[in-house]
Amino acid sequence: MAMIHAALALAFLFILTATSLAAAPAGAQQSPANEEAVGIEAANSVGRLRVIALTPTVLRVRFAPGGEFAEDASWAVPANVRAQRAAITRRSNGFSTSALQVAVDPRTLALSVTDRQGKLIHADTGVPITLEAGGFTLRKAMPAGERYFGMGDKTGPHDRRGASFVNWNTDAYGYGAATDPIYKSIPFFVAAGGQGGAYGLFLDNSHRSWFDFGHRQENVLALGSPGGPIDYYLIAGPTVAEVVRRYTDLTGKAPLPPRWALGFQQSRYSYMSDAEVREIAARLRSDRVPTDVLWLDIDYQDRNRPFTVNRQTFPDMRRLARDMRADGLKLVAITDLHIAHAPGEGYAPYDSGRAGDHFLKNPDGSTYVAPVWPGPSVFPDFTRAVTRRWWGDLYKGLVDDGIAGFWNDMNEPAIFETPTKTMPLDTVHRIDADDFRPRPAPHAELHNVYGMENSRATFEGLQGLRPNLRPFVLTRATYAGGQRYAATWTGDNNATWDHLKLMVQQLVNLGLSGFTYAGADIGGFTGGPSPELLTRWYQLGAFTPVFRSHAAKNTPRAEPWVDGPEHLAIRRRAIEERYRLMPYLYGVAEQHARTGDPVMRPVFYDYPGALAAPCDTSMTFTVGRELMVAASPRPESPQAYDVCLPVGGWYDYWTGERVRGQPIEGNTAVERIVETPRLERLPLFVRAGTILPRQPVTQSTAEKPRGPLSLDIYPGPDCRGELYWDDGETLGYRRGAFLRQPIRCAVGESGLQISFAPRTGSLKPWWRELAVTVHDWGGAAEVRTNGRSVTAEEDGPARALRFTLPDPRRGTEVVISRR
Ligand code: MIG
Repeated sequence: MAMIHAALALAFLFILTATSLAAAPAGAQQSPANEEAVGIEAANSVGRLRVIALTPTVLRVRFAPGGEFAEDASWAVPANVRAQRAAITRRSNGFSTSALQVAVDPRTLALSVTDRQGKLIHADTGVPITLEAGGFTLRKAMPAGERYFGMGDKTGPHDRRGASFVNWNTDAYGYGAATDPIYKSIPFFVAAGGQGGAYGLFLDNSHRSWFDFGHRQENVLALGSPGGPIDYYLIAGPTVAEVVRRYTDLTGKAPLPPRWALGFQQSRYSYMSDAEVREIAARLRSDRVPTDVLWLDIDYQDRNRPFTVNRQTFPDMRRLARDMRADGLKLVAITDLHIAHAPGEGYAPYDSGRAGDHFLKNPDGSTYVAPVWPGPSVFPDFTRAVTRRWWGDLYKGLVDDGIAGFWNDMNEPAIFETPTKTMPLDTVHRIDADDFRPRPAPHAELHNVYGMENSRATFEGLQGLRPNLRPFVLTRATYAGGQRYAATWTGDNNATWDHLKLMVQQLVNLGLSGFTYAGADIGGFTGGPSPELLTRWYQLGAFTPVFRSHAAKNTPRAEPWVDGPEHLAIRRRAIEERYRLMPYLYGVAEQHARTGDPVMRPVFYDYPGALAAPCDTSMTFTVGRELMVAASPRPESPQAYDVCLPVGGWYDYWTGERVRGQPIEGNTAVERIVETPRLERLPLFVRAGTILPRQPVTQSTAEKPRGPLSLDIYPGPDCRGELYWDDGETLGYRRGAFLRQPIRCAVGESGLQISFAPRTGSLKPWWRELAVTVHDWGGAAEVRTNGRSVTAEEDGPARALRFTLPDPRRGTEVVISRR
């Protein structure tokens, strides 16, 4: 035995066969050699199953039809992450980690995972694995009451239960609430509400995979793919938040974006000229609509050729970018991946791409040419590292002109004049990247990663060209892990109430799928919104991670001012509030970069009891943990609606008053309030226990706010907040040029105590003072800090107490006592 164990330990595998299963004494004490085992293998006549614990809560499951494992390589999970191993303990039918017990049925190879108390987290069902002509189907149990989220930008309701989806990146112009597939493939879901807590499943397979959440067969979650490896990760929680964080430990987190990308962005297909861009900028400024970015869609180019500029309409891009920057505005320009097939015309991207052999080929070895915006086009093979480097360098000209960010559209890839909307499945890629074995591979395998690798090439190119600046890239198509390189948007939505609702579902599920920087075209891309719909869209959009107004050609204008001063005032108010909240929002963005927690979250992310809330929560979400947006689930309707607030207490953001919810019979997790829609008011709540930093309104993030940083204290349980700030643009924060300061507050009988921890980081902030407001405060107060007394002003009607403190750089205690 000892010898066998030593051999197994060498292979880092505890090979579990039917015989050793039967022979293994139940509850056998593990020897030191066993402790080095990291997983199990089990085989039957169909193939060999291997389960490895990467961490105590993350398992990788692979199946080798006929016994031969596929190449161990991934577009989503880096090699060093895949190489992680957690210690396991052998058990008679599998193994356990410090958090999980894994069991495999030696005959059927059915897998089940429980927590250490034996509560079921995840289990196979029926025939767990079947193989069919190069493809496979996996079957998983769907316990009653379990709900499913994630799957990227898929349409339909929030909960994926009862639906089925195909992953095939598709240019889905004019899609509706039931269209599938659309732009992205993120083959990952989170299951919530099961006995053993939430878990996630990520199928790392780039082929045209599919997920059926009990649509075809009730209570059977089937998933599969017509090709590629059987290679998936099971990620245990028990909370949804832990699952999402661990999924982003596997596939990566979005780095901190430039702060301007969190500002308001104005776009249209297209602002046609230098003059029109200036006109839009001037109007935004004269109407005092805070804005950070203007977008240049395809018409700035010469004959739709990427990396060119139409010199008739944009005679001096550098000057335009400089003038805009002086006005606090950045330019983002589109650069589609299709390169005009223009031999001998002196079109540099074609010539250099051709010279470097960077384009996809037909099976006969000739270059694949197909029509898109520039006419006949060729397509870079982004699955080659050398091609990505070549592509990245194409940005030099536009970067030198001062273009701040880039937009990778059409990268499903979209092809014109073909019913498939994309390239033939046998178009030849030549994979040569990461830890893949260099080899030719058909488009069928790489279609779903093409957009991600396009945005990766752009991101890495910008890193090379401007090493100290944070890149900003927007991509339409992507795959799991694409969040490392780009933000995304939900493509060509429509100006309908349905799409306003769909936006919330898509952005929340994208966030749970690791993709927090996502937005929808404010106002809808196709069609024209009514004034009311457009106002609602600006209002709600102000609380989504990427806030960009965009509309198609030949549609009515949709800039904030188009429906007159009353609508403009409401829209401006929403945009201004986003700017006031920038210190909070930026802190949430920084949190995402560290933890993977999305900016925009379903309420149950931080308040698990809300999963079973008896309200329609389809238009309810939080921004970070502390702010909750509760729009009407029927935004087109004037009727009152119920909002479910997690217990613990909330304040009305707009008035600062405590909200009194009504208890709900049989539910101790949430309370109910009733909201009556009013166009000028988006119901917004702050968790009791929040310390909320805000700033004076500016016209862009480039403008230095004038006045103190404000700090609103909403007394309640677990009272805390944090200040995070940096220059918003460079990587200086990675070298210490940031500011972080945790703040706590404690409610006592005689009053309130606020503790500022000492700051870390070397950044000197823009503020010198803090304007503190304590909400839900009645009566007179004495405020003391560092033994000195501070003048405080009582705001009786608002039940608030206000005072100003010098910026407490080294930390301080503030004691507020009732008088
Ligand atoms: O075939 O660049 O989704 O946002 O304005 C249309 C023009 C191409 C599709 C994008 C849209 C963009 C448009 N593009």
